[in-house]
Amino acid sequence: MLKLYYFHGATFGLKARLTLAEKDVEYTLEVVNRPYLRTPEYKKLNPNAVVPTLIHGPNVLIESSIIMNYVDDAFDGPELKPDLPINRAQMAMWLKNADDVYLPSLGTLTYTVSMRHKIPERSEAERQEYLEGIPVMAARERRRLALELGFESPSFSPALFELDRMLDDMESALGQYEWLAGGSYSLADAALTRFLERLDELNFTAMWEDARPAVTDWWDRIKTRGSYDRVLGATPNSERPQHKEKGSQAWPRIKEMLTRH
Ligand SMILES: N[C@@H](CCC(=O)N[C@@H](CS)C(=O)NCC(=O)O)C(=O)O
Repeated sequence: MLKLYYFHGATFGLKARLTLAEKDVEYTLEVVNRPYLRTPEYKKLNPNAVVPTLIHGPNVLIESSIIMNYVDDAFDGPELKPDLPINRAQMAMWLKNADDVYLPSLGTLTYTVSMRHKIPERSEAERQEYLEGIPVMAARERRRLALELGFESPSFSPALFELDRMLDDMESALGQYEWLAGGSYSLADAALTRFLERLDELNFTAMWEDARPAVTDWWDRIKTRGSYDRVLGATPNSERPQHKEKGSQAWPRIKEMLTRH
């Protein structure tokens, strides 16, 4: 029995789902809501109160990159790690950057541009409760700054510039190889898909369409894959209209910041 805890729109839940789809592994999707993540019941499975969590028989796996590697190792289907040690090392670097740098940056960008507009509808007490429910302190602080200071938050411009650098690094890797870590699709491509999907949801595709032809071509190829269709096509993000509206409003400011940088 294989079960994946997930909520719609979850960036790293999508990483795990894309990997399962690429391997053509059957699983049950346990769609949860954010308040449920903070319950003692869920925190027994995932003490960080985040998705994804994968249950495989008696085993509980957390951390999306670990889940991706586990799925690739534990199941038949196409090999999602490159053959050459150097390409494996490059793939590991993409996964590390996705976890350590790109996810916090994407969270800051998404909250500042779009999601924070939903929070003022809540009372101050609800806001505090919401923030205190985020167990990872660094994530809680980033969220608080995004809510309180918006575009003026000191973490906003570094987050935007990290994502711009991510696109630079992708452009350079894709000038060398067909896929991010060599000649075949790997976990690196699955990990990075969601970042471009979110920038696309925010209507920020000019970040690559204007000047990064290799990324543009990669993104077109990603969207024709069966895994993309099965995961992102089958369960579109219900927050997309809000992201698009708020992203379009923010774009002139974002563009100016990127031009000045
Ligand atoms: N390091 C964790 C990060 C997971 C993570 O931050 N998940 C987000 C969704 S992408 C989440 O569940 N956030 C909880 C919330 O928004 O309340 C992993 O790689 O699995």
